[in-house]
Amino acid sequence: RSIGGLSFPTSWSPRGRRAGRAVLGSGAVCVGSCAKTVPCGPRTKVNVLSPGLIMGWLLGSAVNGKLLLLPGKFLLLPSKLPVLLSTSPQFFSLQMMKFAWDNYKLYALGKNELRPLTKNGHIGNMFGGLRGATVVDALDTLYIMELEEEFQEAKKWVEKSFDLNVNGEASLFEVNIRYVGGLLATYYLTGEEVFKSKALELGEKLLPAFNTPTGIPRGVINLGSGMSWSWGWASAGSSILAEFGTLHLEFLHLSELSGNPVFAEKVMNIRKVLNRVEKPQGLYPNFLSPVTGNWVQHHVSIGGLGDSFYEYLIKSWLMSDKKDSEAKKMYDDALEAIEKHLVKKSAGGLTYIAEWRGGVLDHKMGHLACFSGGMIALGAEHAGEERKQHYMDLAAEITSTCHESYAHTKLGPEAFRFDAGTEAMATRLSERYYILRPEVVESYMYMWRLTHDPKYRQWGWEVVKALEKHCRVEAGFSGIRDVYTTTPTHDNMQQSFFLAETLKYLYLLFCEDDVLSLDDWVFNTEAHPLPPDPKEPRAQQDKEPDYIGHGNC
Ligand code: DMJ
Repeated sequence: RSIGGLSFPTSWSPRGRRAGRAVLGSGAVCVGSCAKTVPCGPRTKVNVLSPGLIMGWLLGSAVNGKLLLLPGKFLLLPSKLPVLLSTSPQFFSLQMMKFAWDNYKLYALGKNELRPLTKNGHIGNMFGGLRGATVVDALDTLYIMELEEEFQEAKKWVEKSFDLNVNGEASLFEVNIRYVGGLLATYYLTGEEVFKSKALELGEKLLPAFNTPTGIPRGVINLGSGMSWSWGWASAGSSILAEFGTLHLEFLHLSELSGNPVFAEKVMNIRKVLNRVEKPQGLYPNFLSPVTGNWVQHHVSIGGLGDSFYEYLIKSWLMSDKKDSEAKKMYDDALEAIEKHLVKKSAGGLTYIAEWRGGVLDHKMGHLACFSGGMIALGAEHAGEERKQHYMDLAAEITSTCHESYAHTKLGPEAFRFDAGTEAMATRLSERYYILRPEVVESYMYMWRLTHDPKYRQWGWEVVKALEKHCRVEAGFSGIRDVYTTTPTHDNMQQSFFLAETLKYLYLLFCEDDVLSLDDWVFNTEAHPLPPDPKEPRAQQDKEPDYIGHGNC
């Protein structure tokens, strides 16, 4: 197996560290991290990686020649880097992160995304004048990967340049999951006040969106004036299930940290409205009127428009230390209805989740829906004994179907279908693109952590190689327009969720289970880790620091 000329084994042992020990002579120099070299004193103990020697040298050039080969043909490295080298896939996701960040910093720092072909920044109109979406989305990934210098660069930008006094149309949902989620997670990881105060300040600015007759927020808000309205494309002025249903985790933390119950009240009211309204066949349609509190259209989907609403039900329960039984019941009931009405098997035996339009099935799955393998596996852990295996099997089947959609170039299309003899393939040209989305590797990460079946690591490694081959361009990573060609054209966009989610999940897939353990952290829908018991940041708790790298990754 090779990538960029580097060879790797077809499988790894997560615990198989083959590093030996050696003692350095006086005056030798060893390498402190990917980013800097540090002098080693006499008799400094370092790891010697004989099997990793050649690989390490080649990888060294991949990170700008910062690794060192000393005479005597030993690769001498202290602490964490040998571990990264001996379990190479994490190192790859780490150096991909460094490459993505370095190019963003060089060409687009302060803009929302990097345009890696034209080497400039993109601002867009999703964040209402807020800037630096990639900085805030990347913060916790940089921290977790121990890319210290890069983390400090990002932190400095937040301290000095992140301006919240802006005017413009923002997506309540996107600002919440990327900015509020990213800031909260980084605060909990580091304990640094700047992240907390920015999260709270921004949270306050989102509150006017809830000023509607039902308290169901509208999708768009002007962060300056507080005016809010519904998306022009949303039928009859409706609000979107996945948008107003994906605020709960962050808003509970905002209340916890500020001591102000208003945030929690807003999301508990959403829960109340949803419990009151009748659900067709137990299903939750995607469009709800913020004025009447009734459904506007009967389109149900576990992909776009619906997806993270279901995710936040099970995660709200987990985040409450399993006390929020209302959320758990809503999740269990919703999943039962989804299984009864939407889960299907294709002629070729692939399990998929169809979409539902007023009772008629559309036999298609979006890439976005592929997060559901991980979600169902996470929920299965906490289902009764008799349901547990059933849901684990369902999760594995859906994840396998999503893997199938990646069959051609090892990257998958935006949507794939199961009709007229089609098996997990896009049938329309307009659905063949891949924009660096995380959902498939997200499910691999959960499935790996919950089953330890090595195939999930193997599948993740396929994605790493495919990203390198098809999406890496001179100045960053770009989405591609057609996943069925080996010479794709690029869309010139490095999405911020690539740094927040895709690379983080790939990294975690190859770490040991105690690195951001699923017992200690709940990931928001943008992969920003939040603690279940948010009394104080982890960094200030008297706790073994086993929740980030520290040799386990
Ligand atoms: C991310 O912003 C989040 O995962 C969201 O829930 C869905 N879409 C993107 C990534 O595809």
